[in-house]
Amino acid sequence: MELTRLRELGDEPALTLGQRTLSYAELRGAAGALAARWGGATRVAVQADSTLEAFVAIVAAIESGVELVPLNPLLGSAELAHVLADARPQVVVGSTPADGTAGTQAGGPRMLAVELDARAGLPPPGDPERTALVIYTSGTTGHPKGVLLSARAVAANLDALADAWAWTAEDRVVHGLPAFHVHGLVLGLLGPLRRGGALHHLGRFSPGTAAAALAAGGTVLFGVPTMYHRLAEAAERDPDVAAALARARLLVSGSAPLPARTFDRIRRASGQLIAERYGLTETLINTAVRADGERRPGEVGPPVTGVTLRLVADDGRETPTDGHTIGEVAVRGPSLFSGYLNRPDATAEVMRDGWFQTGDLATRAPDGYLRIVGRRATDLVKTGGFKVGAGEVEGALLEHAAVREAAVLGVADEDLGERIVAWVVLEPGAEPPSAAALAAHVAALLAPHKRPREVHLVESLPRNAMGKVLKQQLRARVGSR
Ligand code: MCA
Ligand code: AMP
Repeated sequence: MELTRLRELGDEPALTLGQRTLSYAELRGAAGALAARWGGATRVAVQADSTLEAFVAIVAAIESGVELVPLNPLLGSAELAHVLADARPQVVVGSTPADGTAGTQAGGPRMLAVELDARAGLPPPGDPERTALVIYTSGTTGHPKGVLLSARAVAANLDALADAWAWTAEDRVVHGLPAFHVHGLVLGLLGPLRRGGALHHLGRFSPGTAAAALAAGGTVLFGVPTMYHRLAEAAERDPDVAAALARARLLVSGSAPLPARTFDRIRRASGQLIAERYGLTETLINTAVRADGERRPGEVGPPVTGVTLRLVADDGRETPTDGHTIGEVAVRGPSLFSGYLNRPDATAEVMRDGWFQTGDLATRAPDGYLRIVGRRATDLVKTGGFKVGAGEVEGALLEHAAVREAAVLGVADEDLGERIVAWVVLEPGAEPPSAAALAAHVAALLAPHKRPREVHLVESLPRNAMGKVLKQQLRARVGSR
């Protein structure tokens, strides 16, 4: 994808994780050696755990022009089976077989492992218009859909963000985000490499590892609001954490709404004002507070260069930019996806005359700053920055032998933003499973972050005359925390 500086730089540090750093030359060599083993594959899945091996595999795929399907390494059996059947990668890169059988099934993908110390030249970069990424994202119902993103879309968005954040080769980005979503993959990994700067990945996020990486020379921190909430708590207790935050050039939050309280706590503890940005897998990043821009809690900044936004009221008309009229955000620009894999019907539903309908509700101030105030679909949950469809969790719960009916909601949660709460009606006579057992059941089928954090066993679900579950009545039964 023209990680422009990847082909030019030598001994400069590219990726650090734990005790090990790969220079640009080492990264290029290891990626080139892996790419030489694709054997004609055009679509490659990578078990995107937070390791240098996985990062090398991602770079190899991006730079050699194959389509990359990043996989959550903890994907459960049902979701993994869906993704492999839908995307049909010819190769899966990972340390263990993605589904235990993938490597042995006739016609199944070949398994490859990364050798960090191998060296070979990179193949020429592919056509910028080609699909570079297939990233799976949840909807309200059904299985996750593969979002097709071109190399051009990714490059355009990274350059727009470089402009917004004055992001250069001098920057050392710090984060502990997973590499199977846009935030950790596009912004967090491809971003530093396109600039020619460095990434210090935490392996696993904690306030302590983040503070240590900033203290060791990190300049920019990327995180989801849950991480900033945990950093605020740590910074209030520990002056070293506060001092590490204070010395960063830029703290950026995205993937979910940053509570004003977290913004204020970080400001009080460290003097830093977090810069928010807003995006979706299908559009990449749409708005960002600029490095030299005003930072107002709850506001995600103006559109980035090249992106045009419209806020549309229920009557289809554009809303005034008055800071209080609410409309649904529609997006046009160079970073839009090219559709959902195998789902032209779903693509048609979200595109209208070249505009992508985000489903997010926002106001727009006269200076162009957006404030995201909600979303149309109540059956979508954002928990810890991960998008989860209530329908997929309900479906997984219904596969448990003891479960007769299930309803799932996202409930306000101070740490996760929203936490997944399930109400379950058991089969008559069934031995009641524990909440932990039901959570483990969902984690094993889908992914751990989709598990309910709270389960209520009930006699019946409130329904309207049509039989539809009245989720607002369920919501009224739980307090936020
Ligand atoms: C826990 N675990 C389990 C179970 N419970 N495994 C199996 N069965 C269970 N019952 C495992 C987890 O997999 C994990 O494994 C570990 O235990 C801890 O999990 P958990 O308790 O869920 O972690 P958490 O503390 O709730 O995580 C908080 C987090 C995380 C670190 C903030 O939510 C996170 O990484 N969020 C980032 C989301 C993100 O990147 N979103 C970007 C989407 P292990 O030990 O292996 O970790 S892109 C996007 O939204 C757009 C484009 C944008 O704007 O960015
Ligand atoms: P995903 O599909 O995982 O890419 O999630 C995209 C969704 O995350 C958007 O539609 C928003 O609802 C939400 N989101 C991302 N960034 C922000 C932000 N800064 N503030 C509020 N919501 C956000």
